[in-house]
Amino acid sequence: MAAYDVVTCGEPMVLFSAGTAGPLRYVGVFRKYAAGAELNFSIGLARLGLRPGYITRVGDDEFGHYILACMRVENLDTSLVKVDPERPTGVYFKEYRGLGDPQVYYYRRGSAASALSRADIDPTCLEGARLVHLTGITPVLSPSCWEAAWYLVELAGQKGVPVSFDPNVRLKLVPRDRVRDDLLPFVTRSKLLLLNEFELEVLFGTRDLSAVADQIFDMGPEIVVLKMGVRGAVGMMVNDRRLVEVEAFRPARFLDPVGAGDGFDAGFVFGYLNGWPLEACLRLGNYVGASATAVLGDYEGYPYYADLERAGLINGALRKLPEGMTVTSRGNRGE
Ligand code: KDG
Repeated sequence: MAAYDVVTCGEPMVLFSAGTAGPLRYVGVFRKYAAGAELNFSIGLARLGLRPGYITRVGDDEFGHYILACMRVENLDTSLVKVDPERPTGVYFKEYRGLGDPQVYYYRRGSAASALSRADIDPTCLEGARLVHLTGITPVLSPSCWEAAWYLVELAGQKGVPVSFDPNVRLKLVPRDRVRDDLLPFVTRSKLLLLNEFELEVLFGTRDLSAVADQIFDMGPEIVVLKMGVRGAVGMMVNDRRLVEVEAFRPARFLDPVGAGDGFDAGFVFGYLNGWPLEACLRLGNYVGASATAVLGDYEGYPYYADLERAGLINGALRKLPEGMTVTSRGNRGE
């Protein structure tokens, strides 16, 4: 098996995005996409030229085959995907009510991916890998998913592969009072922790990264990044503990924020694996994340490597603003 740069594991779903605004009961037309946090992340990496290994399960149904087809179109390897003859592929719907972020409705209980278990993880897929990336969605899908995610971080530890972790807290999947118990163990095994302000608050009781950075570094991570959407991103490394702030990009047409966080992770990880300085990794994360917000699907807007070249983002330099984007603001400390 060829080596993967990054190995990840999670649930892909078919997304039906409402074609008109308003409560779903009145919506008659939907657009169909593939989605899922780790699938989005994998596509973000593949577009930038890395080779992700995506461990998952899909149903032997139309939607499962649609997801496999989307993976092939995006140049993702499908050899770590199991097709489950018994269980269906998960589905989710996006509703636009005009105010605030879109609402999501999941139909994924008992899905093929929720049956992921240790048995689905072939340890040889980590040979030669440079990173394992997990999000907090997978561990909360079912007890066997938690075991599978934990097995992956244990294998990574045994093989000396660093782990990046994005808690990606979804309160429709896990009650708030279970989040710490379910997800903090993954924080302790991570070298990179990538999270947003809400997740920082749920896990550590504050939206101020500076206030809890020492506590986080004591738990294990060596780099912590706070994603702040239109206010940019900040990050800190264990060795100098200096808060690095980077402004956000805003596309000319903002449509939908879902998928931006996974895109940020892909951009950040790409910079990290290329040895870029923290500031440049944050900038690329912001760029990939912002690109996702200009389209309705989760990942369709993510850039390709050639886009980075055109935007002058290679090697961490930003020579000019990417086409159609403006800088919204300086990042701040999240106070
Ligand atoms: O980050 C985007 C994801 O939330 C979306 O693709 C659906 O994976 C998904 C989930 O579990 O919410």
